[in-house]
Amino acid sequence: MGTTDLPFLASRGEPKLVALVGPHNAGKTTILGSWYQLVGRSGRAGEALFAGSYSLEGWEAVAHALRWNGGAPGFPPHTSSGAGRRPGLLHLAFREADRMPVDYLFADAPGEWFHRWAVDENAPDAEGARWLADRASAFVVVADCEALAGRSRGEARNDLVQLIRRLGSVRRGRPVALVWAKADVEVSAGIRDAIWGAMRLAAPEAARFRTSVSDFSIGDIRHDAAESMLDLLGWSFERTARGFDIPRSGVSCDDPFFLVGART
Ligand SMILES: Nc1nc2c(ncn2[C@@H]2O[C@H](COP(=O)(O)OP(=O)(O)OP(=O)(O)O)[C@@H](O)[C@H]2O)c(=O)[nH]1
Ligand SMILES: [Mg+2]
Repeated sequence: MGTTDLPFLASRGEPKLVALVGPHNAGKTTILGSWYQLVGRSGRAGEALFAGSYSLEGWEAVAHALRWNGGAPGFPPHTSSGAGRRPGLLHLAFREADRMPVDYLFADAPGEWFHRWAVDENAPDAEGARWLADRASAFVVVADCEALAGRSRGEARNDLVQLIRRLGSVRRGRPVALVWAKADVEVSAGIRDAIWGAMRLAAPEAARFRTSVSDFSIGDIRHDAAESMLDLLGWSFERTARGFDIPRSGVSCDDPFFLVGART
């Protein structure tokens, strides 16, 4: 689904755009693919029931590699920055009880965009990141535990802190979550504190999550991979929920014109 399809979707309501923001290889597309698989399996995410998608092909493309096909499960291909200047958008509609469905768009953008944008907000090749930063309803900052524990961890930490500061300067009060992706890899307390400290300055109310494609342990506590992914998805629904309720019926006179459609 591309941005040219947006007017169609916007015509039936107010779609919520959730931006996954993070460096190259951080695990952004993998999180999206896992969400699709988990929702596909149960038909729901928490209380919300799956109510359709206009981008099933796109979802299949990101989730395909994660499926177990007899060997070890793979990972989605690197999201290409190519010549694109707008992110790929993946659509899901959810409905709670008897309410109208709410449309969500998840942006799958290549990490390169954010790297350029963190260094220079006005970089010509960061147009896609600016597009997202202007329009997102909520941001999920994806921290790559593997990179933050690896040989270039100092560089990975500095890059992420720079990205978080950039986001802080443009977010205009919109909700932000920090997710420690690939949480099966342990990151030192010093690096975690530096990143969380930057996040608290950029977004004092930021939420924190851990996700992984495999079950993982933090200390003595065992975490379930699927639950870790669904917790984060639940946050993106909650934090981008419609800010108002459509009144069901407010008719208090007996003029037949106003009574059409009113409940008796
Ligand atoms: N150990 C571990 N590795 C993971 C996990 N999720 C993803 N990876 C690894 O990280 C790589 C990159 O994941 P992607 O989801 O493609 O990362 P991305 O952020 O979309 O990257 P770009 O599209 O290049 O910006 C994968 O190919 C896997 O090798 C995880 O939960 N645990
Ligand atoms: Mg990707």
